[in-house]
Amino acid sequence: MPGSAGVLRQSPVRCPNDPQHPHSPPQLESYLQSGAKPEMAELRQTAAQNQTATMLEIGSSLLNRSAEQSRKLTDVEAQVLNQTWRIEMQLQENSLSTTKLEKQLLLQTNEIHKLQNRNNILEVRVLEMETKQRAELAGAHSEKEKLQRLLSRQSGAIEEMEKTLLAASANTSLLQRQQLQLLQSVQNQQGCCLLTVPSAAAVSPGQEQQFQDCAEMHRAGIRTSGIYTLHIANLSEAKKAYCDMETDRGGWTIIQLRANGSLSFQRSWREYKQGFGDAAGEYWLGNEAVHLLTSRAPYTLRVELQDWEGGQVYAHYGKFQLGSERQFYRLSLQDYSGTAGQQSGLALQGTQFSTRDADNDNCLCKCAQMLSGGWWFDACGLSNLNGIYYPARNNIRKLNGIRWHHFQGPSYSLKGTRMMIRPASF
Ligand SMILES: [Ca+2]
Repeated sequence: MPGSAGVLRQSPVRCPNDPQHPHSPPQLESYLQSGAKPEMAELRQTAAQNQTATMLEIGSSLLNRSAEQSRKLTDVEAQVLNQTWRIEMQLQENSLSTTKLEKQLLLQTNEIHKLQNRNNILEVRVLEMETKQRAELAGAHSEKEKLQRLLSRQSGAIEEMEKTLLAASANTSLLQRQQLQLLQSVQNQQGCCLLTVPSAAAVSPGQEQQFQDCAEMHRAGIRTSGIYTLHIANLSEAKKAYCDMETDRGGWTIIQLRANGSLSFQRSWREYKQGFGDAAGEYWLGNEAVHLLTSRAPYTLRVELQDWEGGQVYAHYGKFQLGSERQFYRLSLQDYSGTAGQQSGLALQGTQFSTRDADNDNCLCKCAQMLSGGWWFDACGLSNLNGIYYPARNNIRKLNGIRWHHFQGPSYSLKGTRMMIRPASF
């Protein structure tokens, strides 16, 4: 400050206000006092002004500082607000997701409760069913026991009845023998009487009973298997045939037999129609005879097959019929059963008969010429029992041999065969 520095330099010269000055007189003092008053005031004013300015400067600097501080504070406040706002947003988001999770939790809890309820219901039902089943099982067990007791009682009764039956049949055979003896004695008596007294009741040799098939003979009491003469209605000549009176109650007329290969089955249509061979050995009874027999009543057919390893099987047909020659001896066949395969190995229903000179098969070829013999060839079918007879160890891979597909396959030639018929009513 230039003003205050000037005042301080002049003061050692004048020294007007120093009361302790030993050499100052009172006039000087008053003079000094009167003269110094305005200066003092001026000095005071200047000092005050200086102080005010200083104060003002300090104040303004303070104001500046406070303004700066308040700016900074505002910035900080803004930052804090911003952060607070962000935190609030996050909090809101969090609370939203929490709410969602809570809802989901609630839903899941509800579902769990529902499932538990269902489970409980199911458990109850299962328990009920188990108890019911146990009760039923117990009932069934008791019924089974009852039935077993009944069965054992009935089987006992059956055994007793069988014993009685056996005794009765023994009695019957005894009676039959006695009857035969009586008949013989009566015949003997008649024979001796004929010599003396001719009787109208006597049977002449030409009028002895005639039979159309072996079943009729069986019914008439003939029970011995063998060769018999048959008089088939509408057939011009009598036929000799072998009757099987033992197999499955007997009464069978044999219409085909292969046993040793002694007879050729390579024959014409006419030969197969009329029959060939000898009833004592291998033979074919004849299509016409079989047609006539099986057309007068329902017949059954039994086919017996024998392989080279000792195996024997049979095929049974509940219904068997041959059409006429005009129908080419068409085959009618139903109700297969037996051991010669799961299904019928004979030709299909309606198949016609073919020979080397009569091609009635369902093949563009001629099966009878290819496979030999006469048969109900289809195209050419699963069997041919009239094929070529091959001896043992030579019978494998023979397509023209004696074949039955469902027994030994398509190319195995069999050792023996029999075909026989009997009325279905037998
Ligand atoms: Ca053909």
